[in-house]
Amino acid sequence: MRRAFLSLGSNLGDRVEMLGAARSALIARGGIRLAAFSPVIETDPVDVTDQPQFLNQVLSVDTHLSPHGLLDACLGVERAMGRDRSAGPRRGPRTIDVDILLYAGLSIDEPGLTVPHPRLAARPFFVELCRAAGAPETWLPAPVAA
Ligand code: PH2
Ligand code: MG
Ligand code: MG
Repeated sequence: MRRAFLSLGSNLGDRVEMLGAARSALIARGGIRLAAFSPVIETDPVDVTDQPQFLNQVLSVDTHLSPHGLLDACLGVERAMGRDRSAGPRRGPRTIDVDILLYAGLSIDEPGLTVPHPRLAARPFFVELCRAAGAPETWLPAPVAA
């Protein structure tokens, strides 16, 4: 079993419902056990700032899945919930976003998968949510200037 930290984000539709449905769908996939979770917080949009406020949460999961297997599970949950990745601008509004932030303290740089999440260090609220979900301090990226 490996410990990983996943982010959930939603800024379209019933955001509370979206986060709850994503949590349930992840656990229902098998090979993923929920170990802990952060509070759900409302955050100002970053990168593309002209979009609605997000609800964000971080889940701590224990998994038998490889990093790419876990990524497939995250993308599968997004698809099952009806997210159309071809619709709308990059980093724009979305019903549900499920990202791998941290995986077993590893650094991974492969096509389609970078861990720790490449924008984690620039999003202090996600670092705080990782801490709230019990992420080891040594797994967290050093903060960057905004
Ligand atoms: N996700 C983005 C772009 N901007 N801003 C906030 N506050 N929270 C997010 O999850 C988020 C974002 C693209 O993944
Ligand atoms: Mg994202
Ligand atoms: Mg994503």
